[in-house]
Amino acid sequence: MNDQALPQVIHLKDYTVPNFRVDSVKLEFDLDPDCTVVLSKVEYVHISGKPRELRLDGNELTLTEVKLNGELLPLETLDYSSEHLQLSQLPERFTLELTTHISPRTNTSLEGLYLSQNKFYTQCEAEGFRRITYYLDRPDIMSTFETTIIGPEASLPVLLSNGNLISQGKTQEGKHFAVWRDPFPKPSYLFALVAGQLSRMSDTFVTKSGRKVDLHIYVESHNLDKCSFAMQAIKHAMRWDEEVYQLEYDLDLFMVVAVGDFNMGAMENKGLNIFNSKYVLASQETATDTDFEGILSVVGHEYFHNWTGNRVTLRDWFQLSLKEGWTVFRDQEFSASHGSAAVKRIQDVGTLRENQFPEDAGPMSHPVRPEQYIEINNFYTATVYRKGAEVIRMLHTLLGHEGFMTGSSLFCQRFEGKAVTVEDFLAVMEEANHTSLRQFKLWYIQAGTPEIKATTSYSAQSKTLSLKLQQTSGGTQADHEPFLMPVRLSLIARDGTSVNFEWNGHHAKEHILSFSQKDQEFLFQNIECEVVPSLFRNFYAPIKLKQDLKPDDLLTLMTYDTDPFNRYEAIQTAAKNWVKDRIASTAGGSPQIFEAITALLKNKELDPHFVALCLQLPSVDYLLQALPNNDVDKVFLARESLSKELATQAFPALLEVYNSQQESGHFQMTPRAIGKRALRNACLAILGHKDPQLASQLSTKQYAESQNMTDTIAALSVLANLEVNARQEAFSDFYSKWKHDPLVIDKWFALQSSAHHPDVLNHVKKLLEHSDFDILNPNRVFSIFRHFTQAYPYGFHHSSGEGYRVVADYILLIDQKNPQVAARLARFLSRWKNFDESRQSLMKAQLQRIIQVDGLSRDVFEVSSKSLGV
Ligand code: B3K
Ligand code: ZN
Repeated sequence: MNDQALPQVIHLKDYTVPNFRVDSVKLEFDLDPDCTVVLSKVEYVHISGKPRELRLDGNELTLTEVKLNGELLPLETLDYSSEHLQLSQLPERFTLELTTHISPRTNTSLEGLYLSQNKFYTQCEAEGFRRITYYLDRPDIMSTFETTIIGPEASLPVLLSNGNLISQGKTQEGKHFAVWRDPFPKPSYLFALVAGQLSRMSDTFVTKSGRKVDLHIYVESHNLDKCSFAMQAIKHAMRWDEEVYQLEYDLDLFMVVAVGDFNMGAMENKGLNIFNSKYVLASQETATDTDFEGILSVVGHEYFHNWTGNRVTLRDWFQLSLKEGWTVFRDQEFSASHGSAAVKRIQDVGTLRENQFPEDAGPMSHPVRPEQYIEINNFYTATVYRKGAEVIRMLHTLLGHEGFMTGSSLFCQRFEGKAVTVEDFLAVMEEANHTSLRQFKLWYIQAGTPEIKATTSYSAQSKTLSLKLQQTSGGTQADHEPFLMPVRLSLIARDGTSVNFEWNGHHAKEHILSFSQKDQEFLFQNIECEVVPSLFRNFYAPIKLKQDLKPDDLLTLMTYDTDPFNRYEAIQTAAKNWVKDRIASTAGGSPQIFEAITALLKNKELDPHFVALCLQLPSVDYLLQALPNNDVDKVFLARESLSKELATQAFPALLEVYNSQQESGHFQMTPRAIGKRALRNACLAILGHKDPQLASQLSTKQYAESQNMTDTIAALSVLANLEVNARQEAFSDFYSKWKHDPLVIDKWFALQSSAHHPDVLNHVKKLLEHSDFDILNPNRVFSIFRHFTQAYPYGFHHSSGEGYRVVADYILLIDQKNPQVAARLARFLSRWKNFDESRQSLMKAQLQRIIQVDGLSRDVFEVSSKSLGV
């Protein structure tokens, strides 16, 4: 460990208000890659009743000068280190001037001020500002910022920071400078600076109140032709927030900067969003439809933070989901408004199940609002983001759209410029809707994915249907209290009609039930025939539903359910059941799934994108969660058999759709065109399982003819699994065509690392030696490890344990450079509980090896030690 001691645990219950507030911050940066000089001038004001002492946070800082109210304080008289500066017996109000030296070039953590391709960028959330100067680096300290940036004009022509540009000019030393002022008080985590040779795409947006906002996207000059989609996305997001939430942008300038070295997707710094270039740069030739969808949602997400996060911010980091969960919900709804809402919902639930469910079932499980952490960067999790969004979605359902929006407006009005808590948010929602959310709040406090057991019984004599719902916590907390959740319900008759039924005095084909007890029975009268219940429609609560449906019940839902999510879900369940039966006996499972999928393929009325999603069988990771006590080898092989069986049984329909969905005319980005590509490529992926010769023939042809990256990647991902010469030829061709474009080369790495190829482990070892592999670039690191670590028995989960060893080697190597990235890799080893005993011990042995290493970061220590339960 860094400090030779066990790291400190931070608890929510220990929150105290600070001793001083900050009235203004003035920063001056004299930029130099090796030694940037930072001058900070901060006005502190004492908060009455609190001690007159200040402990300022620092991280890897060199302090060279301190002035208090203009008076020089000799350094040797001060209590300070590179990590802190302690001052006591302070006056009521004072100005503190600090000079620090920092080294952007050697800052490989990509937090604070760092260098990428000779340009300067910052990342301050969560605690990166303390790598720039000593400060009260916590979100409840809000202040206006004025930032002067000085640098050589030739190498750093563009100098940017938050807010509005108020002056620029030349210094006496012949450098140039720019002064930026952000009028809105903000916490330090929203500070940003960018400097370097960048080109700009400009546009404007007129707000609903008629103000003109300049929109600027900065990228390296050769990427200028790949920004149009992102620019349109900004304008769509601005309009959507005005129309749906009545929220308008507040500054006169909104800037987005793309950078290739970035730890996550993007960052919502006030007025100056910094983006991973993956979420800005796109063209038909270089980006897939999924990449475009990603850009739309991340641009939306960061823009929406301007209100949910920036104008109203967090009191402390435990409240993170207040901004992240809500903003994810906002970006999901925004994206849904641009295409098919059903498709978006299915995709989002898929992401939740693949990432959040295993997290909640494993050693890193935590509530949406965690109560303790060692390293806050470890809590930017699927639970905080994705489950947090589901919690907001449930609230939206419970309060209704109008009630939710009334609460949201009141929240923004009341807390503008303030730092608040989950309690503040819920209290406003209660006030605006005259309701109590006491039980609902448990979603923020209790960890785990609740399991719901649903049983129905029908009495033909009394024409009543009884629905019994039972909830168990799914978490580790034995004394958990029952959650309140909305349950959208329809009843589908065998002939496919949705039955009109009564609930709470209303007749309708769908009702929302309020499920709030551990065991609850709902009785429905005057039900004329036997029905199949369609429960939790549109995935209305983040739960695991256990419902004993017979193959014919599932067929009814797969064929007739009018809720697309539940129709899709019935296919997933049928697939899971098929795999389960196949593992139990080689005879295989019920054939209804093939019948249903063939019917979907033949149904020309359906949205092709929806059909494409229905063709995607559940992943091995998902199946391992749903079918515990099975090993990865058996589940993988059974899933392969299901794919092969589907390819054989539905062969004519698959081939017909594959051939008929081919694009004619020029490339289009409409939801329909995207859906057609998705469907065609989903057919190709299934056909790829029929026999290797057909797979090779179809995908080689598609690769050769493709005019866009979506079709190219789909073809390559089939080829990647095959042991044929065409595989090598296509991958070499792709590499030589795209070696100049890092984002495309990331795909080349990802396709090979994710392949279901018997030799994938050796392929990955070679890729790690490739001259284009760079442990300092997070995108490149994840391009290999994110996919390689999926549940596949010949790669990461190779029975020898070699896959785990390789990943552990890289966790340790990367930890010395970039702890955040290393800790995210360590999470892949933390899922050991899903695997057989031998693999469990091999995975744990690597975690043991990791925690014994001296000098481990807090980030990796926390993930690895919690994963081992130590
Ligand atoms: N708020 C940032 C994430 C910061 C992560 C710090 N480790 C991006 C986002 O959620 O919008
Ligand atoms: Zn966010």
